[in-house]
Amino acid sequence: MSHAPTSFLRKYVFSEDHKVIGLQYMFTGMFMGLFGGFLAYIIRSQLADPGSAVAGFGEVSNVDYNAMVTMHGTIMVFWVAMPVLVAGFGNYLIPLLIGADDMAFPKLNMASYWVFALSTVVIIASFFVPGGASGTGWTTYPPLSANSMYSAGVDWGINFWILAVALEFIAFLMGGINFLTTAVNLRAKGMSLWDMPLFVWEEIIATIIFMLSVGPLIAGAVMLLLDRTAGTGFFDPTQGGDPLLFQHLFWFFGHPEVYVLLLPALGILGEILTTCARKALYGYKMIIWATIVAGLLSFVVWAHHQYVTGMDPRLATPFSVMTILISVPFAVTMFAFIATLWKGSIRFTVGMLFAIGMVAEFLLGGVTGIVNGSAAADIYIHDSYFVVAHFHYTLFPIVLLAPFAGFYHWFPKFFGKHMNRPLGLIHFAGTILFFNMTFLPLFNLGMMGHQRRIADPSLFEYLAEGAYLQEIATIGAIGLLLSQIPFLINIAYSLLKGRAAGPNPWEGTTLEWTTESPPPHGNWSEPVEVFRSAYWYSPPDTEADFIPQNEPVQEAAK
Ligand SMILES: [Cu+2]
Repeated sequence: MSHAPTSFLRKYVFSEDHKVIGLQYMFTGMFMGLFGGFLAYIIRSQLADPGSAVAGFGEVSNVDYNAMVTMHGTIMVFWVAMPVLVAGFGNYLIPLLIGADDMAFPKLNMASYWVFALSTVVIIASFFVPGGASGTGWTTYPPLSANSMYSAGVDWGINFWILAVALEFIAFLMGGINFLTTAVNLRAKGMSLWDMPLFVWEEIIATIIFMLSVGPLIAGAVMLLLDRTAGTGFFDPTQGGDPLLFQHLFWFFGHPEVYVLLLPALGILGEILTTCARKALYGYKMIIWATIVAGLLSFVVWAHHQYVTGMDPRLATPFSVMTILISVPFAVTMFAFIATLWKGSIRFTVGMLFAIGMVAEFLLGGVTGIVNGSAAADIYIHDSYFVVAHFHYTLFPIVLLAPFAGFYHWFPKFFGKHMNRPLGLIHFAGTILFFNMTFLPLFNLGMMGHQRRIADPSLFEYLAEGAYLQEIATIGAIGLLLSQIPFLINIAYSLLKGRAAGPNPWEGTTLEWTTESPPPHGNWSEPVEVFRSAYWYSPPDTEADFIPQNEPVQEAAK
């Protein structure tokens, strides 16, 4: 075991401890989440009352609006979901769940966070460069993004966008190497791959998907940068290029990316549902195989984002079929989660409520995805608010509900203190209520023919009909933001005055609960050994799956 660092700088800033790095990622993501949420407030206020000043911001020009939409999407995916779900929880939990004292490469881990921190500075700086933040949409499609002739040359924001995303990818590739090596090499004595808790499996499958899909997007980004700065014409038809090429490169990454975010979220759910239902995880191996199948399928569905680009309709059919097929493994996972709850003696902690809420809301997102995935339906609803509603019903549960669940669940482990329950319940109720109030009306708007990315719907007579729905959605969004205040108060209050939690407040059976809260540097004073061969949630020969396991069934060597 390495010696614990003593200076403040080595302990909390340039730390090599996976737990500190995990929390750094988590809190950076949380800060960016507030930032991205504020952008959503500007967008929604403008849509409800076009043309008038937005309180706290001023009037929103069309250029501003495009930048807000672009940066909201960009920040929520790359600077909230990725750092919180993949890096934050991944860093904190992987070593603890497999009985390791730290990540395989602690220095690389520290470098990963600081490259990410730099990317955060760059993306924030992009608001202040000539031309302001990128307004090309989070997908940065050319020709809009490629050629200065569309933007009179003052669009440094796009270069900053590309640089920031590139830096973030470097950070996550470094993190990914660490996750894989740690899971393969540093498991506790006695723990096979098939004994690893679900969260670890989900994280490493997500990491592999990320590593395999990110290459084409990096190539696309380099070509885009060359088109913008060196006069090449990869995406410029007048020079023999093709803007559609970028869409293929982007979505070859972009669709798998959804699973890079989804899988850690499912992993968090798996841990919380089993712990708080006090039951074995139903179908542990089945879930993992389903996840691997979904991971493979995720590489052959990307063109479902491009049905209306003029691609060959014969090609649309296989992409539709694959897209609808990919819902099967996730349906398997969801049913396994529900079966895990079945006849459990459920402890409704705030974390558990968020976990159950996540399953319920995400189902709505998944089911509406089947509608979008079919080319015949998508050609009608493409680029409408139906799509906006659909992906917020998938991404909000993934990016916010699952991390909230995880944060409440492991907060006692992170800091050795309980969070305040009444404040947590207010946070939960407000979040779920206002989330639905914000996004349910958007399905209707989409069906009514409202197109997204129109800064001022009042300019179009046919859009007037949906104005009241835009207003409801905006009230919902403001309520949703305000509902986060009790959460922030709760963190501060619980850190200062929270009840002491002890090592295992939820009677969990995974290894992180066998050490102190917060775990010391090195996690355990002695190397951990696991005596039970089978995965403890899911003993072989099934029926046992249904027996509540209240007592910890594996022991760590002392
Ligand atoms: Cu997709």
